[in-house]
Amino acid sequence: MSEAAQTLDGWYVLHDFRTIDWTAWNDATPEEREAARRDLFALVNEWEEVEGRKEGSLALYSIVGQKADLVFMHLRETLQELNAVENKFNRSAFARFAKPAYSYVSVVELSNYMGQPGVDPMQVPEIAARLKPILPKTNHICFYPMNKRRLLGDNWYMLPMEERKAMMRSHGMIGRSYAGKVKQIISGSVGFDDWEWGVTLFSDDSLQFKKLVYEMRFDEVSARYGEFGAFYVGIRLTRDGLSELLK
Ligand code: 76R
Repeated sequence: MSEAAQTLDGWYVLHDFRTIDWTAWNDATPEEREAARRDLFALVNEWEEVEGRKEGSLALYSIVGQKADLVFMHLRETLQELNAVENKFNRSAFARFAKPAYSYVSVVELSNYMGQPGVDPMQVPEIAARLKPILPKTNHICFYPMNKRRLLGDNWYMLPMEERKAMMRSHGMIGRSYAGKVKQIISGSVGFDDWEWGVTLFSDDSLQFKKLVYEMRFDEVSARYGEFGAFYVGIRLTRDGLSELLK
């Protein structure tokens, strides 16, 4: 058996994609719409307070295209807290207008492919901080789930550790050339959801997502072993943006 990569696991992640039921919204009374707006803003306030206490984080984006209208990306210490966030949202007056579109459950993950021998990664403050990240407030988000291939000829999980390390080094070098332009959060979802990882990218320039993902397609680890799910791209929703949307 090949040696399994060791993972460091941080906060749990829920990507909660919603579609706004505009017909229901337009048919609702002004009082019902106001109650929905009030509940939503109260929840956003609460989530931002959690972030302020560094007990979790929130990213709220408007999704472009028909797959969804909104994504709430929540980070919490435990799966229980994440579930409580979801349930509270579902009980709110806004949820009646926000139909589930897609969701993804995972945990922030760093693997030891790039680790230094003899160094306890948890003693490196930058690494510990990356496991419990306060999500960037960039203009854009990109999310997609992915797997590493397990075919007879091309099976990532049967490669020796050294080969995987070499490929991940090449992957990491491409990633690093986007430093300052794209921030990535890799979250592991084996045992939690339908794919093996969730990839969440943040950037102020949406075109950098295309450039990064495209460049990686030519790198062996993506070219030979990457399998991808649906892609979601979004625009940051500030409080003003949210008010404008729900006018
Ligand atoms: O954690 C680190 O920064 C160390 C290097 C590194 C690892 C171990 C790294 C760097 N990644 C790692 C692991 Mn990555 N990453 C992706 C995608 O679209 C595609 O083709 C792939 C989707 C992107 C865009 C991306 C970006 N990475 C992983 C893993 C887990 C692999 C495993 O355990 O088998 C996956 C699935 C994955 C996928 N990666 C980087 C980036 C970027 C931008 C970096 C550089 C980060 C930096 O140094 O600042």
